[in-house]
Amino acid sequence: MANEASNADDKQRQLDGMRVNPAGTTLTTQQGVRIDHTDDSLTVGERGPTLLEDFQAREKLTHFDHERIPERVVHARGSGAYGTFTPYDNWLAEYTVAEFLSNPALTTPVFVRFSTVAGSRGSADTVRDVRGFATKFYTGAGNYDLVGNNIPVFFIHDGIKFPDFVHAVKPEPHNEIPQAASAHDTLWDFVSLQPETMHMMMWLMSDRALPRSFRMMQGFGVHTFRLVNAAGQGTFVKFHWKPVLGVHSLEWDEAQKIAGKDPDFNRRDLWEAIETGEFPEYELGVQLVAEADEHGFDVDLLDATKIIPEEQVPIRPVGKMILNRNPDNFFAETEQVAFHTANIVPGIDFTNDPLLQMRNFSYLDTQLIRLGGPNFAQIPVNRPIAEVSTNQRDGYHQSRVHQGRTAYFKNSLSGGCPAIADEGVFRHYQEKVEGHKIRKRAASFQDYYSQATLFWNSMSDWEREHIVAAFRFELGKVDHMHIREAVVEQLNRVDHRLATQVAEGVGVKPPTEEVQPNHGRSSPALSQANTATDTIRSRKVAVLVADGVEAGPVTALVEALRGRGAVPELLAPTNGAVRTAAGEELAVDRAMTTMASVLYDAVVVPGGDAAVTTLSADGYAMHFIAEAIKHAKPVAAVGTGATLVGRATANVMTLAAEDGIANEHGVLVAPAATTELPDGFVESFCDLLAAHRIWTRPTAAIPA
Ligand code: HDE
Repeated sequence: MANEASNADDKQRQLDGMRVNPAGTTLTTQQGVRIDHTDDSLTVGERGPTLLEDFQAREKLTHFDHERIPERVVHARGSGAYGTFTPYDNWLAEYTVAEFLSNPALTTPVFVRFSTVAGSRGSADTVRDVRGFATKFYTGAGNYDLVGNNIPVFFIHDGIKFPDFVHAVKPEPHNEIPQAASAHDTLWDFVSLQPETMHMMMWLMSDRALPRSFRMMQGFGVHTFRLVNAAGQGTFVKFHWKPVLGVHSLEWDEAQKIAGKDPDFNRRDLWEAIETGEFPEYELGVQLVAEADEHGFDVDLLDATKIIPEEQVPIRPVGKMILNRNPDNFFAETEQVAFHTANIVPGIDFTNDPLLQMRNFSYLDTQLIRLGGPNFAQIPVNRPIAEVSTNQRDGYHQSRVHQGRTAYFKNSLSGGCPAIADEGVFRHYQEKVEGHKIRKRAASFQDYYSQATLFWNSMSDWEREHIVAAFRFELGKVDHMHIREAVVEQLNRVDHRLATQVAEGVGVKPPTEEVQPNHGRSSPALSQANTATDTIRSRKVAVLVADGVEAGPVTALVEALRGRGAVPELLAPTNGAVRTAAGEELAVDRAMTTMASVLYDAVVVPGGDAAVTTLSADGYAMHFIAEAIKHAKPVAAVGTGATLVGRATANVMTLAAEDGIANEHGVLVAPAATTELPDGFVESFCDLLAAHRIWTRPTAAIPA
């Protein structure tokens, strides 16, 4: 326990020491000279020329001119948070000497950065993309970075192809279009010619690429790594993060609209959740494979385009991460954090995965240009809590003041210090390797389709519909017909039905033959439908009100939802308050026009004749309801509120509940004459909200 407190406290103290709070201070220059005037530059007379000796203005502008640093070449758009990681028990000690994974008395501080990949730093959060999920563990034995994604596989086998892939997915070079989108010719050209991408493309076209929240997505280490125990024995390991809130996604149309309504949607969600004490939680789990079993799989463990199905090797829980503090300053912390796959600690080691090997070169290299020199580990967010003592000296932004006259080993002048450590050291795993130097892809990496098919087979009906729609959207934006055709050809090797459905949507002649019969295997764990749907914590619910609203049910529902951890908000045509049917004042949280249904998980439409009349005549309100229904969200209507819902859907949904509660595809309606919430209404609504979406709702005919 002593360790637990001291690690977390050390990191905290370290950061505290660097924190600058302007409260109570006076303005100075960088040199500490006090300033009493910073709004006008030094000029000759009131309207004369500005003087070069205005050192205050020059310092201020020079600093400003240099405020930007190069954004990350990928994963430029990100959001970060601090937290802790604590193992559940010590079972992993048999496999690794990394104590932070196996000592339940040890709580390790962490910093996590979530990101999109393709967009630039100012791009929208809700684009179709992979999400980065990078965790820095400040362990007592040094920093360990698990730099993963929310998808368990990658586009390519070998890091040497990464620049090609990134050039293909980024905006096209001649016109820098499109921003943060994969729906364009160069990406699909690359995909059609590089079939190893097919498995990843299936994930990218699935709802995994549209997370509802960073708090509701899985994380994966992607590569096979190695754990090393005290006897020096290695065990292959794959790392998994599972969100306690389950895995939930946005609808594609909704995601696109949010990109305009609130481009910071995921960032805001993470920030607000932490500010309100709704701390994101993830369970770390591992899949372990004994070295003797390395070749017992139908895929190569060194191939990052493949998974090991959970049904084959179960995920064993290791511990929990809780994110409980927002950074104080975005630039200092989230922008300057420097992850590196080669930041490892004793007990963890690499494998020969060629993608991982290349990453081990690339991350150090990128930090040198991005953070301007070799001393980036001294930036507070990157600083280990473990003691640092090297003979490395000088360089840009050196902030340590090294004392003494020696900076070499061995030395006699400083008593031989820093001395070589003899315990707790990192010793490379001694893998025996033999072979010729060759440039050749392993035969065991050349199965490009079987796991793409496995993924497709494992999806629920609605997930498949979304995947087909996504392929149609993306290929529909591709101008070159031969690229569309080539992708359909590739898809025909994944599944004939999938290829046919996509072809029909994009004007390509459907393939006539099934070139590769579907193997029929599936892995139920891959479906989002099979993750947690038992909580409504932090789900946002819009309650639409206007003057004349029947307040009883609104208040009861709002209280019940709040009591269960959801976040209901009252929205009216204008800010301020509305008058209830009983003539009382009811405070409003937001004006409807500042929000949109896409920013909520569910909508409640209360009754009250005057309110219903007002909202019926308000196009914004009607659109709000119709859109929520279109996006498969739970909607609750109380009393005459049902009329409003009926009108919003142009009466495609005929909503009536004479006696008892009606539930038409997740539109919950209380009996017509109700002025109070009927028994069981809250529970039924919460069940719908916990399930998140009613993906089976037929929405094609509903206008929005
Ligand atoms: Fe990265 N990647 N990557 N990557 N990556 C970067 O590092 C790179 C890969 C991932 O929040 C860069 O500091 C190469 C796989 C995340 O700061 C850069 C290859 C996976 C982040 C880089 C890969 C990732 C990065 C850009 C192929 C999932 C964001 C700025 C060999 C397991 C970390 C930076 C953060 C960032 C290179 C492949 C995940 C350029 C060369 C596979 C989450 O170094």
